[in-house]
Amino acid sequence: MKVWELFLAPYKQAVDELKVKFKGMRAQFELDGGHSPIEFVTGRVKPTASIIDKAQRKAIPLDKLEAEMQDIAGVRIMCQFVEDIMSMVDLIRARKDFTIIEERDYISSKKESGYRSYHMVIDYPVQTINGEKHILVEIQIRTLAMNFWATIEHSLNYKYKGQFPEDMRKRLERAAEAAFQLDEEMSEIREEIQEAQAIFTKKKEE
Ligand code: 0O2
Repeated sequence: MKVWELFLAPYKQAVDELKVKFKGMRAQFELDGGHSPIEFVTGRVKPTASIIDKAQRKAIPLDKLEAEMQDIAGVRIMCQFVEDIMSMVDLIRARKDFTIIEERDYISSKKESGYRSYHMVIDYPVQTINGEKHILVEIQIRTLAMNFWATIEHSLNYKYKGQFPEDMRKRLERAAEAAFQLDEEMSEIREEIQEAQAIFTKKKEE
């Protein structure tokens, strides 16, 4: 539908621009020869059906979407180590090309589901043919292990519509704990992994 396409166009532009910017950051770290806190970046504009669904669930009138739905535009930054997440948060806080509106730390206090991630909602200015437009974008920062768990849980949630059978709920709880342990283990050997990665990168360049 043309109306939705028009409404979502600046959101798409914001996602595309931010992906380029964060990928650029990663490239800069690589050029510098240092460890990049960014492993990879993804982004999406929420599909129209999901926007309508969430608006109904949260009683957001459709003419208030711009101000009240914070994750129509979403960018996800995946990190190798938990420590990289706070480095990323600091890098984002230092930027001058957008304003931070809100931060939600689901790492210090995970969600009841077991979900862990750091969320930042930003006000991102997009230049359009009709002037500047301010778009809310939700940036989710998480480790590879957190992302693995969240992706699986999200798919299952879709299947069970949030009503997990007891055995599945327990499995997801155990899987969340395993993902947490994996992050802990990787943090313990972080320095050695980073040394090995630096040697490997140097060898590739020779
Ligand atoms: P999508 O686009 O399918 O990922 P709410 O949506 O009510 O949970 P709120 O206040 O809108 O929460 O914002 P919040 O807490 O920042 O969460 C929004 C997004 O975070 C979700 O988007 C998910 O991407 C992710 N998320 C939050 N909780 C969970 C969870 O328990 N499991 C998983 N897998 N992801 C979660 P949407 O709306 O689900 O849409």
